[in-house]
Amino acid sequence: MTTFADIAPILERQAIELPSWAFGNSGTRFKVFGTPGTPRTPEEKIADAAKVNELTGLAPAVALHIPWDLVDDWSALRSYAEGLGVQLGTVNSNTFQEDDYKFGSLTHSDPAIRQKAVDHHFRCLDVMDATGSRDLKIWLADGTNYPGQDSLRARQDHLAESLAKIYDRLGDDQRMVLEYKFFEPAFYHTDVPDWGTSFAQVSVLGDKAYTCLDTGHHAPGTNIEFIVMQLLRLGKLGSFDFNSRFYADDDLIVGAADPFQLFRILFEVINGGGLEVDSPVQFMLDQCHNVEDKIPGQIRSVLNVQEMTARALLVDRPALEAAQAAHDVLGANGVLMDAFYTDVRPALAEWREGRGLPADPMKAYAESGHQGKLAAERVGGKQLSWSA
Ligand code: AOS
Ligand code: ZN
Ligand code: ZN
Repeated sequence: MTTFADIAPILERQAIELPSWAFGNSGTRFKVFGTPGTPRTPEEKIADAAKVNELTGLAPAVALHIPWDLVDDWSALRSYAEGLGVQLGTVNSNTFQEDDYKFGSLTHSDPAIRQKAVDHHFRCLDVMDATGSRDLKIWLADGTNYPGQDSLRARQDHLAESLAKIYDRLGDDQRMVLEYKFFEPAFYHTDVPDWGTSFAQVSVLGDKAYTCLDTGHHAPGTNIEFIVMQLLRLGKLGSFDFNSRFYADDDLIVGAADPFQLFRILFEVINGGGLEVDSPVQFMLDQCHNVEDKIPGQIRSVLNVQEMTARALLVDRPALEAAQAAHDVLGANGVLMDAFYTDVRPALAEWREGRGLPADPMKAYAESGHQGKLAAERVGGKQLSWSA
């Protein structure tokens, strides 16, 4: 039997990067609602992320999005973040909001547009040099809406050529992660639609290129934990964008729509060594809080990941292996389900208190009055939106 004491050292080192954009206002194409206290500057977004870390001990880094988080002085931003106890993390590039990219960015048929997109990534690498960030995350909106609109093959070749230019500029300690998504904003084809395409592109680049798996970027019914297993097996799972979805790329709170799926994913992460000290896997959230308050939304998210990690770590592995070896189908399934149904919340609460953290970070935040304080303080200026 695995006990909570056995798994505590692993939970101790769990770290989940928060996306800066989760603290801005967000919505759908129908409406973006404003929330009192929403950040007006990159510094205020970082302060909100630091609050999540202060109450949970789970979120020591903030991912940036360029140009949404552009500042004049990166060293000053880095010192500001470090002063609040967090690091500046993954830098996300953005080649999807300029008219030039209407028909593609790194895949565009025009070499001048491709070079412009490559140059944007060089700029992101300059930012990373100043912030000390390790990872450059590339998600492309590139694709087409109609069969015949463009050459699928030529675009894939352009992508390979563009990525190679960016890869060549990575520093010794820097990495590139290529995110895939099966649709949206393009609806007929996407240039990096699946893990196989991302894997094929990053594999030829070298050891510093990995795949990023966003849990909301698959067709309904996809067995995501199988992909997790395969990428770990191939040594190419570089990072996760965690979120949950009911229908499309909903970017809802991770573990909210399907906690069992999150458990199964984390079980495969553990099996593949993804929680080991030297693991290449970076855990990150990619979420938007359209109607709920953002700081508690992020607190809930990291706690959901922690709770499902604890449950996945509690799987009685010797019993599982014995049942599998005996082809005891229901026995093996039962071992897994026993762990999934274990309520780890009381043990986690006690453990948090022992580390000087609030037993219930959600309650601590609600009772702190912090949300009201932010609303009172952050008046004037322009609230940032997710895609500011
Ligand atoms: C887009 O669907 C992706 O999930 C990206 O990770 C994107 O960069 C992020 O959502 C912020 O726009
Ligand atoms: Zn994502
Ligand atoms: Zn997404």
